Amino acid sequence: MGVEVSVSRVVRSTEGGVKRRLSAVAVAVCASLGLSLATVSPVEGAGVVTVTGKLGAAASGWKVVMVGARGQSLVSAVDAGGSFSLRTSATASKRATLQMVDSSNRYVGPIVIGKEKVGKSTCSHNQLAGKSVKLGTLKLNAAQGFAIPAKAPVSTVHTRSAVLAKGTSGQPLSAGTAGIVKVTSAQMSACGKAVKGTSIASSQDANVAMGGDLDNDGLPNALDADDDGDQEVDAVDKTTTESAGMNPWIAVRSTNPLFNASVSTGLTPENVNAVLGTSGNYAIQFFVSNRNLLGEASLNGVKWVWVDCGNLVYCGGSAPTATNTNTHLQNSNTGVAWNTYNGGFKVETAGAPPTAGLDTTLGTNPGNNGNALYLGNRNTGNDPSGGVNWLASVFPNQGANTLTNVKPGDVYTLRFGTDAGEKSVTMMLNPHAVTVPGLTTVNGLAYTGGNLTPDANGKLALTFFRPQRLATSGETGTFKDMGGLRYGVIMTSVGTMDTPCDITSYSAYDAFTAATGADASDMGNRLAPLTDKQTTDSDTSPTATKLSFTIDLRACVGAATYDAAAAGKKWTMQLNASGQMLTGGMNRASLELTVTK
Ligand SMILES: [Ca+2]
Ligand SMILES: [Ca+2]
Ligand SMILES: [Ca+2]
Ligand SMILES: [Ca+2]
Repeated sequence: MGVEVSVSRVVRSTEGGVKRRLSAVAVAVCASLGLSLATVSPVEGAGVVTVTGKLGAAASGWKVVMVGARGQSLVSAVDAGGSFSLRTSATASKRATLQMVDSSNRYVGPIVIGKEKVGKSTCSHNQLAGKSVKLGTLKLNAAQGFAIPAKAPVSTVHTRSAVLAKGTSGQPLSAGTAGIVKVTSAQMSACGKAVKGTSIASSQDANVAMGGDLDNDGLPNALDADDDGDQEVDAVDKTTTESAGMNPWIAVRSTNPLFNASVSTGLTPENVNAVLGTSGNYAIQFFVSNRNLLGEASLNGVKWVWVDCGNLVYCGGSAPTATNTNTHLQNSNTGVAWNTYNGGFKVETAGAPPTAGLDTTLGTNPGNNGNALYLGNRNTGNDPSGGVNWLASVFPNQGANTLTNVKPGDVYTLRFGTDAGEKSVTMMLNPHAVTVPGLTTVNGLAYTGGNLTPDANGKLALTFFRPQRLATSGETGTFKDMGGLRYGVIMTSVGTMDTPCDITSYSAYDAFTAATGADASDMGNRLAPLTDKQTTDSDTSPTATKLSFTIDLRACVGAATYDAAAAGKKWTMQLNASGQMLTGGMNRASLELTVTK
């Protein structure tokens, strides 16, 4: 099954540009999971399942999240004594896993239910079999990111499905990491012959659901930064846009070409905080469709949505700071305090009526919980499901504490109302760029800032370093250069829209693969048509390989317009690095530049 991509709903200006926003690239795409989220509401009587265990006092204040096969979640607080208890239905707990979240609301890792020797390998059973189980006292290894019962429960409480462990302790391959671990096909299939446990059939599509584990590394897709174990992170991996379709995506921008750790070898977290802690430069975009949440097209099936941040200091806890810069009432850098925002309804094109049949009274959170997403209607679209989305652009507003408090691994519980009551899914902040492309030469001359000048033919030869993400636990160094990003120049002062430069305006791009054929019409590829051939992330260094291409500014602007412009005419543009299309948009790191003829 593929990702359903439609560009029919892209909002175009009369110039053919794309409506511009910092945080919500106006690209209408619905990554269809095609899967349904079963309810996890506790039910009375037969079929009630309880799962209990004791992690110990070290886990006091943590949470244990049952992540269902389809991604639906159920949360138990871990009490002062370190115990947890989950109560749900047999159906909802079949093939569900147990995941630990610490007192800061960051992901720790899975609870292994049982283990088994298969040949020379130790295999971990992580999936519940839809039966009640008392796990008893668990051995918690927080550093290694997993826990396992001190005394193995009867094997019928877990499924026969198993994943390779690192060793006899039962630690899954990616436990204790963000999941960016190479998993070979031999490792993925090493535990295929496990025999312990209850056999439960799963569909072929189960692995790509948020609760699935595509690479068998022990981390469910929703909490794994590299779903398929090839060390291409979800943000840039073209093959996992379905399992990663609900990931929030992040926009970073700067006007400073030195805001890059390979250019500025002394770049410190304080320097990064100075940029990301300023409104307008950094946004976490929540963007999910009814199809994401319900697994099927639905106009009115979702009533309201809000994000439960738990103890994340920027959007949860007692004094959250986050602002929502894109609400149903406004779209601005300043925004509103997110914890006071309870949602609403907005059509994307004010001059067009809402999609026929859509209940426009929906969108407001009746519980006044704040942290709401609003119901956005892409009312120029044809697909009633793809045209109904839930959005928020969140600026963490943590100033000098941004990198300390806003980290990949932050867990969000997205709560939403349906005809069958409240449901929830687990989401995670993924590794993303925290710097922008570092421009080092323009037309062969060293560049450290200021306006760019095209050559006599209106061309700009640009050489630059890749933007960086923070290294995750299990990786070395502070920063990693991001591979696999798509690059392009976006004109931001031609009309009022983001205007892409056609692929024919680019030349000398040997380090990239150019989008061709059907790929070329994908809106992400129109904005950034050159994909870095280096797909994995690499060490940040002043001697790291740079990237380069030449852009024909005259072609971007239009030859006649360019030729008619007087010397000194200015245009603004972005050197843009972006990820693959997730629901509604993509990760984006942009260096904003001014060009003078
Ligand atoms: Ca992984
Ligand atoms: Ca995984
Ligand atoms: Ca993932
Ligand atoms: Ca990957």
